[in-house]
Amino acid sequence: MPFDPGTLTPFLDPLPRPAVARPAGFRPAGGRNLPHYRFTMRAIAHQVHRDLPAATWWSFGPSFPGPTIEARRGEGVWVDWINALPSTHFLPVDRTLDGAGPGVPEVRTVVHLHGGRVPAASDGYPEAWHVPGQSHRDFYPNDQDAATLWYHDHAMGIHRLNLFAGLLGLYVIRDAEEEALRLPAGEYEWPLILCDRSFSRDGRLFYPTSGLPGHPWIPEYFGNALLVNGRLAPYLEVAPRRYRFRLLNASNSRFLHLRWPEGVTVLQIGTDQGLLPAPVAVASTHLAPAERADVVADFAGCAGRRLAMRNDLDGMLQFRVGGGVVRDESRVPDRLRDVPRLREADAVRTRTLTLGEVRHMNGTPRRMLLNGTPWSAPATETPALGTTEIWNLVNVTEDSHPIHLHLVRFQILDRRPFDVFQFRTEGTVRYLGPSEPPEPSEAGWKDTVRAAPGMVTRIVIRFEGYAGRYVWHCHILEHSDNEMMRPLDVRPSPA
Ligand SMILES: [Cu+2]
Repeated sequence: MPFDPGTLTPFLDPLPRPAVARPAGFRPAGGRNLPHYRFTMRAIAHQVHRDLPAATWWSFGPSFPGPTIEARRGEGVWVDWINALPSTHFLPVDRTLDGAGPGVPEVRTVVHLHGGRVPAASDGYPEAWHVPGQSHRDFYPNDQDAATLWYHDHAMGIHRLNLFAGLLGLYVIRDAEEEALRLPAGEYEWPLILCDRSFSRDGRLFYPTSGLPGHPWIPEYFGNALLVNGRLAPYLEVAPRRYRFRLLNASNSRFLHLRWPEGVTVLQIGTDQGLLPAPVAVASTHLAPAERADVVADFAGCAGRRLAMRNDLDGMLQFRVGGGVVRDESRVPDRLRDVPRLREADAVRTRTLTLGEVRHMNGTPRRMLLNGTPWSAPATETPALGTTEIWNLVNVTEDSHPIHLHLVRFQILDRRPFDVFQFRTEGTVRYLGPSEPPEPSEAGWKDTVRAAPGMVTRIVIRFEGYAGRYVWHCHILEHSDNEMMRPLDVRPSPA
């Protein structure tokens, strides 16, 4: 049984700021010398609360989360990902899952840059893993708009365990266009990396098992403690002025419903793939696993107060607002940037893709499927480079699934309720109501979309960047480890 974190006193520890990675050197690419990072994955002792003992995590640095990579648009970086982990896992590997079977090494890693437009060889294909003692060198061109990305493990059949263990960190791309807006920056900009975990009383990470012999996989993981930058219920001292927060939901399965404290004015300015066209006033922020939100919170009217930010009912972060009047030269312009709408008429193809699941006799989920097709079947999503497609994500399950495509960015067209029973029996879509436009906070470029149950979620995608073998998958990590992942084969454009 996991330990109840409600017995710990909240807001004792200051919010940590993840370290910024420093290049180990420089390496040439395209006639330039570019930063070359070396990240070593190893077991660390990490403490989430001062009254809970430190325990084993896996990380890319001396703490959790791993160091943040700060990149500039148009300036590529090299990264060596070095696997120096132990050869046995400390979490329950399920040998019946595809890619994790008997004979396959228990500890394997391959790093994916989530939201990065990178060549296929550096994308972190799930089967291109390496074992302790090996390393892999990737090149990230950063030839894309400023945005909040993140890096994390993607190893076939075990990435839910590797991320849970701590193998993730932030990757920020900046550019001059965004800097010219004079948004809050420097010490007034904070990443908020959010993830749920459970612990034993001695501080060890607790990941439950199904109870089925030989098949420990569970369909979703929900922890009872929400960590912010690796700390349980920390506090942050702020001045009565504007701050920029880059939020990432790095949870395995949990959808976050964050409530901003009353009295704080919050504008969402960006989403997965950078700035929105215009700021959107929000009282709460909803994030599916892997989604990001970029917000500016103004504490000017809250001098001297202590305010709690909550997820559903639990306080997860306390703001301690200083007193007095401060000079705040940051601003949030009414127009942030142009986000040209992709036109449906430009799509050369519409794909209808189901999100489904297979159940055991007793009704519990056995595995999840995209379009009824296992990972091992030949690629069926084979768009041509340079073309635009519409994907209709038909969700016949009872859960929302955050669907992520590697390589590309896309826009949400709409969501529309349909008759699930008719679809299951006859395979035809009958709509039950009008289509709903995306929320204003989803109106920018996305790389992960919430596909709601009983809805057809339509996205429009332009396949840009590189041809090659990528993947698309559900970002509930327990789902993608159990078949809710498919190859995405971007074919060279016809000459
Ligand atoms: Cu899913």
